[in-house]
Amino acid sequence: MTGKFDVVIVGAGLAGMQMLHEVRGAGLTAQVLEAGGGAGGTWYWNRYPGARCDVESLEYSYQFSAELQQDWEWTRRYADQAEIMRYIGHVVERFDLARDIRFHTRVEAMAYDEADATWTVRTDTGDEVVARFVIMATGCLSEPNVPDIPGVKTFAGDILHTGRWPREPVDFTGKRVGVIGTGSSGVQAIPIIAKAAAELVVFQRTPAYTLPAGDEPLDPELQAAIKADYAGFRARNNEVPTAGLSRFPTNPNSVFLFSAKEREAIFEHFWNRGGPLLLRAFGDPLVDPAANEVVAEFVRGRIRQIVTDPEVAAKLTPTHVIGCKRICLGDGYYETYNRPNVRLVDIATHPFEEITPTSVRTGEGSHELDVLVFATGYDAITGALSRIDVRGRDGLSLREAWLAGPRTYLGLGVPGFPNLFTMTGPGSPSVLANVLVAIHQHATWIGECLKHLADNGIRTIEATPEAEHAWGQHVSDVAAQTLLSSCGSWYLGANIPGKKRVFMPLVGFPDYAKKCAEIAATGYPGFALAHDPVPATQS
Ligand code: N01
Repeated sequence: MTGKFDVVIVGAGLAGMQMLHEVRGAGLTAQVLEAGGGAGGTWYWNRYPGARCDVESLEYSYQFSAELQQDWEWTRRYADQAEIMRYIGHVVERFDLARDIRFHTRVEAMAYDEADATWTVRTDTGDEVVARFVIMATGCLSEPNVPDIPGVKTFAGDILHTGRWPREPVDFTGKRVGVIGTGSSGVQAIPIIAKAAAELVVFQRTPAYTLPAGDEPLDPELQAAIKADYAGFRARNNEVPTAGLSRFPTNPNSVFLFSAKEREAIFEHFWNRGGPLLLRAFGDPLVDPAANEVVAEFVRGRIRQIVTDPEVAAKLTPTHVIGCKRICLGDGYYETYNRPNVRLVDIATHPFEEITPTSVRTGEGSHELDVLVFATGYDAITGALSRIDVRGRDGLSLREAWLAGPRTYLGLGVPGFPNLFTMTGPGSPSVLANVLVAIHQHATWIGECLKHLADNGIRTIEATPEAEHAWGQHVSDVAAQTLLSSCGSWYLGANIPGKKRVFMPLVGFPDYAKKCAEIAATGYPGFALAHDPVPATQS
């Protein structure tokens, strides 16, 4: 099948869905190409037991329609995957999105044609779609990381990945299950799998700081109060560096202005309240290693209190800077290691040696298993972009252009790739903000930009190399003012062997959003704009 549109949007996750709405609003035609069988992106694929958002529901929701945000009633403080999928289904129907989405269609390649100033997008179904603009809404956490452990292909039991969970429920009853990975996905799945399985072996490389999520039914009075001034609530959240939780402002004071007893009481309060608030208890834990250590030590103390076996508690105790890897939220995670059917294997000290048809062998011994769950995360931020063969001007490959680390201007445009936009791309706040707010900001900015180009007869927009270079420096400089790049996180690409280590997201949503608005208001400096050729006069 072929087709010609103003815009191709790659991906029908939360970003692609809003982008489609904005493109229609700009009066342009669009086709969304989506590999999955339905909308939802990450939420469509992440059906693992316990999958739940770690951003509060009233904030992890669209703000482009005042009516939608008034009408939709969230039921939990943090929505689970099923509730988010119901919301996604409602949005698809309410805004009649599906008619412009081709499901079961994975984009494999795209190439820019200089003469026509168009992109031709090719898919695994043999479709070829031509468009003036391409918007990559491919998601920051969508390309699974599947480590190549020797012998993994010989395993005779079921192999699952949390980020590609089957649609049919998986029954762990009576099974011997191995889970590899203890990031956010593992931390959520492990307590639930442990309850069903006969035995659970957790293979941990790096212990995570896990705080109680404090999930609970959503307080109807809170929901009503926020809905009474949703616009004000959104505006206040936009002024917070992470674009959220303005109800809990960061205490600007140093940890060291408080006595040990006062600190303990403050930490205790935030621990019991649930959520990632512990890092807001004081102003300096993400910039001062000594202050960070005080917060980290509080969490370590909690682990020692909860986990009854001191050896297991020691293995579960992280030593890295708290917050430099994304904090995990999970209810009952540490308690799970007190169960008699759960065993923790430290693969940092005893690495994997081999997977056989029936077992996983590490330096510490062999574990007979029926099911192996990879909770090993993603090739984050650039993975989904790099797996597509994107060819810009003169056949320039995006994958090759980014071998030394991703380069963008504002996380939105790349030199050599005219009329291509990357939503929540590297160099934008993306995963360091409430990603739905980051999506909203990008979708509205791109929508307005497309309208500006159409209204002014502008044929192409392309980031300049100078702007991209200066922006890359800015992203690194801002990260260097924090402790965020002090450990091997996926923010840096450190979880993927061979991936160039570059701190990819930009710290600080409010300044970024203001900068983007200023750029749009002043004629898009940093982008080269080329006008439509003037038609030759008839002689
Ligand atoms: O992935 P991760 P995730 N051998 O990369 C380990 C969002 N999210 O899917 O730390 C052995 O965090 C790896 O070890 P290490 C959220 O933003 C949100 O859990 O690299 N182990 C780590 O323990 C989150 O941060 C929600 O040493 C290997 C784990 O696997 C992001 O998605 C829920 C390994 C991977 O952890 C990713 O979370 C879920 C190897 N070769 C996800 N490779 C919520 O909203 C990796 N590991 C709550």
